[in-house]
Amino acid sequence: MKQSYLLAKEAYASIGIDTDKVIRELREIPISLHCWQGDDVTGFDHEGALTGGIQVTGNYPGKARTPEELMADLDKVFSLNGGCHKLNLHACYAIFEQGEYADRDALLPRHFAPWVAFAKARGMGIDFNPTFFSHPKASAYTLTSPDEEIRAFWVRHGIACLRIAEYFADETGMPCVMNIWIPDGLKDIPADRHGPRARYMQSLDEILGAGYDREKVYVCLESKVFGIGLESYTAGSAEFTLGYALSRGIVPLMDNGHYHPTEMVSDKISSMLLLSKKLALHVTRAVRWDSDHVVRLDDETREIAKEIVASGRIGDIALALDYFDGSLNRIGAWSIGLRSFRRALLIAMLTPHEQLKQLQNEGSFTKLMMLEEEYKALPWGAVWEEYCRVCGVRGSDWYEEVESYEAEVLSMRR
Ligand code: RNT
Ligand code: ZN
Repeated sequence: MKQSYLLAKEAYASIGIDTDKVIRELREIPISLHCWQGDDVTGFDHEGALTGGIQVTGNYPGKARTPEELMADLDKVFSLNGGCHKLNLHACYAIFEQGEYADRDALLPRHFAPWVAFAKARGMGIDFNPTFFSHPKASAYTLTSPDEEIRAFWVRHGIACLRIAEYFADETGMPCVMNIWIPDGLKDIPADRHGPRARYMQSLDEILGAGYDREKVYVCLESKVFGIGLESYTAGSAEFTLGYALSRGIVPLMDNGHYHPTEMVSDKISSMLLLSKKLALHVTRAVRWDSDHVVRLDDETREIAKEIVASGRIGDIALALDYFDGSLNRIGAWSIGLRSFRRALLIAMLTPHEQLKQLQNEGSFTKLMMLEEEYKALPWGAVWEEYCRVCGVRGSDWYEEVESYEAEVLSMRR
């Protein structure tokens, strides 16, 4: 234990915070790591381009090309970062045996058996996402399609994914968060806004109507404001998804890249928690648009963490990361985002929220502002270093390991 930690422990004790307890609790908070940062959202079931109005920019060398490479890269990330993790998979990451192929509507649990083995060996739960993009049948619409055959295909995909999510929960013994996001929308002013949303509602009802174990699978619905090439209309808007989720008792999911630039997810969390038993988040960083930049310890990330912690409802909130940057070393990108978000949670957990709430209630706004600014200067960095030490991972010198992994492993991938 470092001297700097002992000093920090004392400093926090003087404002009523037990840093050892915070470290213990922070380790237990599961953060779901999105597999798709490792290969630029490519997956293993198709050759074609990434579609659906999302985009990865950059071609930093060394991206994972096979399940083995992606698993090795994930292992590197897990070895660099302390605390509880879940693995977040997309349906397009199905692993087929030589010569085998199953279309999205015919995916089976066994196509994910190697992922289950991977997760179980690491004591991890698995979260899941149907993939309603990067597929020939997703060239225009999926669950909102006016073409009954296409719509039925994607409904079948949703149902297939429910079965796979149940399998993940059964195998790992941990609930599986299954998030539905579809890109469906229009580039230009719609002639019909109601029709696609009505079909989306019907499709979702058909998927949920197939039945699933609600104790094991938490179905989420993610909203969006617009996608690239889909600027004028998104069927799964904020109102649609929130209203649908609340009316059907599933979980609303907010991705903080999916709102207008001055709209803050940090301000929405408390409202959602009052109305929904559970909430799910995709923590990302939007730069000018839903750019999915790597999460950093910026003001909004800290504010989101503050709301999560101060609500006292962290157990009801499924936390996942969602970004994809192809211009950086992908192991580094994964780890920077993971560390930044966990650091934001740490800072929030080191804050005496009750004291600050009381000042707000009393109307002591100057004192409140003063203290919030003073607390920014408390030595949370020393607590973070201790957290890393307790978890048995590298502290501020972690990047050396990424550099050697790059030299020894990533640079061999050509
Ligand atoms: C897209 C959504 C969605 C995806 C992933 C790959 O705008 O954020 O969550 O990023 O499913
Ligand atoms: Zn998302």
